[in-house]
Amino acid sequence: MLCKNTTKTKCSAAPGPVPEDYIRVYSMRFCPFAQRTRLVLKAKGIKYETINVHLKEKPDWYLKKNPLGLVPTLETPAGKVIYESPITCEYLDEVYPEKKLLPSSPFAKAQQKMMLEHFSKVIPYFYKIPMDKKKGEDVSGLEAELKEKFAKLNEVGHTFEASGSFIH
Ligand SMILES: N[C@@H](CCC(=O)N[C@@H](CS)C(=O)NCC(=O)O)C(=O)O
Repeated sequence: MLCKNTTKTKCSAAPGPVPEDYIRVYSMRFCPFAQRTRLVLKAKGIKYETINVHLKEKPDWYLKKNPLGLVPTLETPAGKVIYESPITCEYLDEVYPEKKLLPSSPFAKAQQKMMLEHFSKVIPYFYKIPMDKKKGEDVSGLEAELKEKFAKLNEVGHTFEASGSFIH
């Protein structure tokens, strides 16, 4: 982590440039959005380094790189900065084309992005259910909602699959 202190003055200094032939991902270990980017990096065998950012006390230099203050963010040796998980994944897929993950057909690509939007509706429950459970609250309503969202995701997946273009 780059900043563990309550006063930003004691935060770690900004990291130096990204080594040649590497790409850097600013991440947080348990972030499901950053996990998307890390999965793409791994799946494509890209050489990368990870810097975990303390999200409760973000260093000022990080906010300069990504004014939204969120992870993941990518940085290249040339100092190019890319953020928002779907954008980072698409960027990686285009810049490292050896093992393509996204389909080439515009319609199939659009369908994958639509699926991602559906999946994004599920993610908040991954936090909310365990946190409410920890507080001793009744989470049966949330669990039912989550089940409904998964069912919808499944249904959409089947519809897309039936259209015949989803995985091409
Ligand atoms: N839309 C963003 C969401 C990323 C996101 O919410 N990341 C969380 C960690 S899982 C974050 O950086 N939170 C810090 C904050 O909200 O200040 C993406 O897809 O990259």
